[in-house]
Order: sequence, then structure tokens, then C-alpha cells
Amino acid sequence: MPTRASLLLPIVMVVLAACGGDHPMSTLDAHSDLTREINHIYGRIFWWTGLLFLLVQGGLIYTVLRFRAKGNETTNPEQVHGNLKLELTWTILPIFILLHIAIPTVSVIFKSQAPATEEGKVTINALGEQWWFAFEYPELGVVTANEMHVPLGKEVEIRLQSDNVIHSFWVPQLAAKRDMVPGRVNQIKFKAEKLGEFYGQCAEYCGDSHALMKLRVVVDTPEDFAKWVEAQKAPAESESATAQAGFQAFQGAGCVACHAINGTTAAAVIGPDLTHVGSRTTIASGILENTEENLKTWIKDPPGVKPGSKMPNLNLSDEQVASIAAYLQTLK
Ligand code: HEC
Ligand SMILES: [Cu+2]
Repeated sequence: MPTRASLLLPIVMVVLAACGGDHPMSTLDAHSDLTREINHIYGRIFWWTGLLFLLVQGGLIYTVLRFRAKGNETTNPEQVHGNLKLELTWTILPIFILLHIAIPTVSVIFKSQAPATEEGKVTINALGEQWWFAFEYPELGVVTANEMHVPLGKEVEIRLQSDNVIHSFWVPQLAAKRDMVPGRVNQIKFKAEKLGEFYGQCAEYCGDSHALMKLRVVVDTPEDFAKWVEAQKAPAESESATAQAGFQAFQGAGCVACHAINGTTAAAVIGPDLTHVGSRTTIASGILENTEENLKTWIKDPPGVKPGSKMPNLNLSDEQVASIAAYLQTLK
């Protein structure tokens, strides 16, 4: 017979499992000015509500113990009707506590959606698609998808949009969470405080592959960021034999109907811009590592990787797939 304590073990293990390893999606690891301020507000809410919890539960436990029926007492307690002092206290105290929470909350909301104004700021238009993110840097002439680069310590202003359904742009450690709503532009502004790669995810159910709609934000030093911008602005390499044969196969297979490759005749904007697809670490919005094998898997059967994918299975031969994948790999 298992003891009661041993039955608790699996529950304790599940709960403790949340304490190990690193948590790329943990809101509590703040790495930007915005997420730090949000954590501050969490802290306020936690301590105020914690205090209230103790007061209310303490009062309840005290009352239950102090005034419970003892022995075979039969008299009823004295009935009172209203107590002005107590009622004033528990009306005014919560107002004070709520203001203490509401004022910083509203001020951080406003601050987080103000336009960026500082020297060296970066503006990015982010478009939620089914099921990927398009990123455009209008002032820098860069277009990319699913992996956004930003410079360390500079203001980043992201304009969030959608032309289909509602998505939500969520990068917990840098940019918090804000919806991408058709017909309006929501803004979010932050300054990254740590170099590295940060994970994000669409956080508003948007259809079949919503759970497979991830993104990454790479925080670079300002120098590395400038190098990245230069590389992204350059047209795709098109001179080599691989590139020419690959582009022919790409065109022949009909990929040009949906994708753009800057420097070639492909200019459609239904799918992600592929000009520098080889420079991304993942494909299909963070679902697959960007390797030649995975590119082949994706091109052969996109809906097999992402249910409902808007990129159809084009029933290509292995030769076509191999030639196109080799070409896309060269687009660094
Ligand atoms: C009908 C439009 C359409 C056609 C035709 C199409 N694609 Fe796509 N492609 C898309 C869409 C939409 C996505 C984004 C899918 C997603 O991540 O959910 C995509 C994603 C991709 C990606 C991943 C890019 C990234 O950075 O994540 C690659 C690579 C790609 N397509 C290559 C091709 C190739 C090669 C062909 C031709 C064989 C092709 N596509 C044909 C619409 C299309
Ligand atoms: Cu979604």
C-alpha cells in the first residue's frame, strides 16, 4: 500500500521540475528596460496582495478560533449592525493600494507605446502572418522574417500589424506582449540590455499552426548590428552556377509566385522574403533548424511540418528539391 506521502511525490516532482534548467520564455528574467519595469509592477502586486491575503486570512482564522462555540454554549453572539470606522478603513485602504498599483501600471503602458526618439533608434514594422512574422526596417531598407536583429542599448520601436487575423507579439524577456490587430497599428518600445538570442511566440490563437509560430530576437552589439544590416541590404548572390541552376529550379517550381529574392525577378510577398534565408538560424518561424536536410523536408511537404501551412505541397521531385535547397543555403 502506498502511503499518503508517497502519493504526493509525483505532484512535488512536477512542481519542482519547473525550478530547473534555463527558461528562455520566463517573464521573470527581464533583459530590457521595459520588462524590468513590468517586473517591478509584478513585485508591487505580489507584495500588496500578499499582505492583504495575510490580513484577511489571519482575521478569518482568528475569528474562527476565538469565537467558535465552546462546550455546550447556547447563547447567540451579540448582533451588531454596521461599524463606521471599520467600513471606512476597508474602503479607503483598498483604494490606496489599487492606486499604488494602477498608477505605475498605466504609466508603463503609455511609456511602452510612445514613439522612439533617441539617437540611434531602430524602427521595425512587424506583420503577423499565418503562421510567421514578417519584419521590415523601413529606415534601413531591410526585409526579413521570423528572426529580428536589434542593437544592444538602443531604442527599438516595433509597429505591430496584421492583415489577416489577430496575432500577439510576445518576446517575454525583451518586448513583453502586445496584440497585432488587423486595421490598427500597436506600438511597443524597449531597449535590450543583454546580448544574445531571445525567444518569442505568437500568443493569440490564430489558426491551425498557431503553436508553431515562433520568433527570435537577436541582440547584437551596435557594430555587429550595422554589419548585419549591410549584409541584409545586399542583393542575393546570383553569379555562381549553383545560384543560376538553383534559381531556374526555383522559378520552374513556381516558388516565385509567393517569394521575393532581391536581385532576381522573384518579387512576390505572400511568403517570407528569401533574399538572405541562408543567414537565418531557423526556418518556418523557428520550427526547424536551418539545415539543408530540413530545407528539403520543408520544401517537399510544408503542411506535413506545419498543419494548414499556406505554402502548399508542390509535389516536386527529389532532384528539384535538392537543387533548390542547395541554392537557398547559399543565400547568406
Ligand atoms: C502559395 C504561396 C507559396 C509558394 C508557391 C511557395 N511558398 Fe514558400 N512559403 C510560403 C509561406 C506562406 C511561407 C511561410 C510558412 C510558415 O512559416 O508558416 C513559406 C515559407 C517558406 C520558407 C521558409 C522561410 C523562412 O525563413 O522561414 C522557405 C525556405 C520557402 N517557403 C521556400 C519555398 C520554395 C523553395 C518554394 C517553391 C518550391 C516555395 N517556397 C513556394 C508561401 C509559398
Ligand atoms: Cu497565433
